[in-house]
Amino acid sequence: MWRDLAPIGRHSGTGGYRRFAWTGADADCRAWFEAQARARGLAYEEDRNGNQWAWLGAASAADVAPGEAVVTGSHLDSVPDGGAFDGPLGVVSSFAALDELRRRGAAPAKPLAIVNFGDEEGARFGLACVGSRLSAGQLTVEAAHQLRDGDGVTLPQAMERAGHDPDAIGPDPDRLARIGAFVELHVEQGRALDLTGDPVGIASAIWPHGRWRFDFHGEANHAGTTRLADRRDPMLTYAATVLAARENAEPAGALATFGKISVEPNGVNAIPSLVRGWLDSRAADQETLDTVVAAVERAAVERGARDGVDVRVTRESFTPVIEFGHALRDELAKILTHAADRRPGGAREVPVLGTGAGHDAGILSATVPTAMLFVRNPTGVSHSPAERAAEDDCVAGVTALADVLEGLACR
Ligand code: HGY
Ligand code: MN
Ligand code: MN
Ligand code: MN
Repeated sequence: MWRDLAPIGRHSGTGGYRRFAWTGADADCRAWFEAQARARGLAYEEDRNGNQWAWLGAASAADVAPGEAVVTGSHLDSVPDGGAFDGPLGVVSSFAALDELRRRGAAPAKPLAIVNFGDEEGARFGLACVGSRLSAGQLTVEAAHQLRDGDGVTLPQAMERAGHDPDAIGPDPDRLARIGAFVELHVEQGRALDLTGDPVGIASAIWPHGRWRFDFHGEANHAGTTRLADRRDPMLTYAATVLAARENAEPAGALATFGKISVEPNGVNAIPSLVRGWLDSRAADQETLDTVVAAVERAAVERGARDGVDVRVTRESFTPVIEFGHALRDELAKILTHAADRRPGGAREVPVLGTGAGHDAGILSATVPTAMLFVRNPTGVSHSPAERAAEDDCVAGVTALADVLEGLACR
């Protein structure tokens, strides 16, 4: 599976992945998913929001009684120059875990599904977890229609060009109501498991996080003739705002990142007329996050007044804190400890860890019992071509996921 996926959307220069929603690379990933499903004799379907499903023990979601389905999966899209594991590890491990269940001769008493959620990273349209948000009713159809990529292509246009009916999109409560448990396996995006020395952990919570667009409006002018005192340079205000983000986040124990900017007119010898910067900020609790973002905004406006630059801030997305339910978490811990007990080396307590990264599991957790498994990342690097997971740890992840699916669906 890895070998087939490896070339899709890989940039020859950076070695990173560019698998953006509803592009050719995404279509290739989706074709891969469908082929994996069909090769295993699973029933394949796409839901109204373009999320892909592969069913064992049901012909489609419509076949499943409320609360019956045990579902696993993740996403196949990537950030710009992303790593190989963020997303795909969860999908590949889901198929491998199903193969493992069959090898064990485990007979699921409940319908099992593997899902590939569309547009998790939001790399193209700016909003993360679009597929799961639409299904969970956390993104309205009207708001989805407003999403545009950098070339001005709207989400419905992109969907239509990729062969998905954009008029179908919308909440899917009926489908979600059929899910009794959703478990997403994901590469860890930090080093907590490396520090505890465990290949696999269970997620406790996801930090509240959001994206804010800062528009700095100045005045374009000649770089060689405009006296410094006469300039209204939005790049200056932007630069001061980046420093303010760091200065406010650090003492609060929060995170603040400007990872994307656009500059107009983007000429070497012109003072910019507009700098647009996107702030990604996250913290352990919402009060801290609100305080940090408000302070950055204040700093930007104050600096803008000094520079003659008009500052406008728009919150583009926000995801509140997510605490995964204790019942399913505890059940996973019990299943994994019990399974380890029967293997050489004996039982060991499975570490429970929080994360600052968003996931479809976090979106679903509002309506569906949801849990996550993390697989050790030896360097903690993610959203980069340097992202890694050791093969042994990936196998441990598949084994853990198979144990969990067996425990949840096969009795
Ligand atoms: O956390 C994120 O940046 C995204 O949801 N994966
Ligand atoms: Mn990611
Ligand atoms: Mn991910
Ligand atoms: Mn000139």
